[in-house]
Amino acid sequence: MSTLIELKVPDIGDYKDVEVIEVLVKVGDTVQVDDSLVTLETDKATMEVPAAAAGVVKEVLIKLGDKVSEGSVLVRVEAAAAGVSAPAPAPAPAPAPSQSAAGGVVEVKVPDIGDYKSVDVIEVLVKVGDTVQVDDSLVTLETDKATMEVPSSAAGVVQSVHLKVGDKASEGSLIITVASSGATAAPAPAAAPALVAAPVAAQAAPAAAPVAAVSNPPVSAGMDGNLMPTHAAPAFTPIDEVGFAQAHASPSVRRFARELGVDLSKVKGSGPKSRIVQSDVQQFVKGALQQLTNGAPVAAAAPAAGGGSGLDVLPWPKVDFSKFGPVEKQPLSRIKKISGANLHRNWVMIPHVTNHEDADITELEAFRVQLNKENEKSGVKVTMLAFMLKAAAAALKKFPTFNASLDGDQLVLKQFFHIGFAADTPNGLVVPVIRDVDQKGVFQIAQEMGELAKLARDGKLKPEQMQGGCFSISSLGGIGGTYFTPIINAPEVAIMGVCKSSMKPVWDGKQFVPRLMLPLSLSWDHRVIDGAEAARFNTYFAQILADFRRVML
Ligand code: CAO
Repeated sequence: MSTLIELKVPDIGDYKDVEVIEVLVKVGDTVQVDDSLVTLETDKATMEVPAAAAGVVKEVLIKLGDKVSEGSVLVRVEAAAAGVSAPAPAPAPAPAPSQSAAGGVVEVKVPDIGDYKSVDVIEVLVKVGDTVQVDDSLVTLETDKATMEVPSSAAGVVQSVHLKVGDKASEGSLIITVASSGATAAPAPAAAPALVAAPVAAQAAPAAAPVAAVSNPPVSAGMDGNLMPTHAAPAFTPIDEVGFAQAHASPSVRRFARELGVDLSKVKGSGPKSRIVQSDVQQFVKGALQQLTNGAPVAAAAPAAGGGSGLDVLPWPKVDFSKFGPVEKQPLSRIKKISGANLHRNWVMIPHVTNHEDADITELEAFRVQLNKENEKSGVKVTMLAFMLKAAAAALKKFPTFNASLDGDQLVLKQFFHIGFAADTPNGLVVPVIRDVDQKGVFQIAQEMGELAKLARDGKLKPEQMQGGCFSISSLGGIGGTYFTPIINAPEVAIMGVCKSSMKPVWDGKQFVPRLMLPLSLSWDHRVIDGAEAARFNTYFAQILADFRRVML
């Protein structure tokens, strides 16, 4: 005897008429409890609705584009007599945040998040001293089904932060305490969404912007030597958006695939009902990288076979380091994870060459010191990097192929001069971009650099402040070292690495004289630029620094 069970949309908080963006089952499928049935999307969140009972799907009552609310029947399943669990409310993002007041200090806690417990905290978006408004995001939580931002239910100045990345949070976990700011400290209205899943842009974003699509706070830059693109090039072949939308994968796997620029429609799922899991995406990338050395387009999930058709690299060594001594495991930061994938792509796909040069900055440094003395009160300190940005704009004007990007068989030559600089922050490296450097004076550049570097350190850079760069400069000059090989910040075609200047004996034709020399390392894309042109660019760059009047020529 079999029973027909209706599987419905569970409690989804205040959401109503939510769009069905994926239907993950069809008539005849056998579903188990917790198998995903559909994906719903609001303007804030995507969520998968799992089956509350097992059985064979007899009817699918919704289709793509339908709008559903709590209680809408999604499918009818015929449950086998034995082993059927009764329908139970499925976990879902839930309503308003809880908070309790103690004097002028308000506690903001994790609100009702359905049946989820001990959910990973993957981002903490505030720190002590920050001013938060009602609805500002405080932390990001991640389950295997969804990524959710928890907004503040109170406004004011953050007094203490009680969660850190890696913690587990449940309903009621204390997130922050806030010194309430008078009228603005009112609790969040009940209508305010309590949980906001990670930007759905991650699902809908074009392949050309994977980084911006997944990041919040914005992470559109990473390291050169560790730089990461502020506007990313498509990885491998362009993503088939329709196929991507139809692929059977959870939101977190989709997000992961977007981060790596992987087209999920090409990935074979190894999970239940061919569901794509994270390791499938990782395998796909490994296979794709193997194919790249052969110049073959990456169109299939299968890794290239050996025998010279791919990189033929050995598998990554698996070593139990604890056999050799005590160890501690630390998860990679989010920026490192994202930038690592971009760096890997840039390093593998771009034929890099690096030229080194020494610029004589004896006079320029004396001028810089004098300028700073004269303008001590202005609060703006001019560093060598500000001069280098200006020099870069002049060099890009003289050598237009350096101010270009590859677009298939075409070179896109840019007629604007936006230049990025790598900034070290506690969360990793980011690359803020100063726009129209050619039209700005060194003071203005120095001032903007200071402001952007502060925003970067505070994790408050906006995506648009890291986009549109034509060329990047990575300066380790304040730290030390002589030369390095910066990795190009694709789709840019060159990057300047700068190390610490030092006094060196330089032959002036008659004698050795002490000169302040600045080591420059220019990496360039050999598909776009030839060696002679790169040497000319580097020489010209050094000449400008040696005699800054050349900037005006
Ligand atoms: N040679 C010698 N000294 C230098 C120098 C150089 N090339 N560049 C900077 N300095 C000096 C500065 O004059 C300053 O000295 P004082 O404190 O005596 O005035 C000191 O080093 C620190 O400079 P700074 O780092 O504050 O300023 P900056 O303009 O050079 O750099 C910023 C600003 C944001 C780029 C920097 O703070 C930073 O984050 N640098 C690291 C970037 C990085 O990690 N790049 C590598 C990426 S590869 O993975």
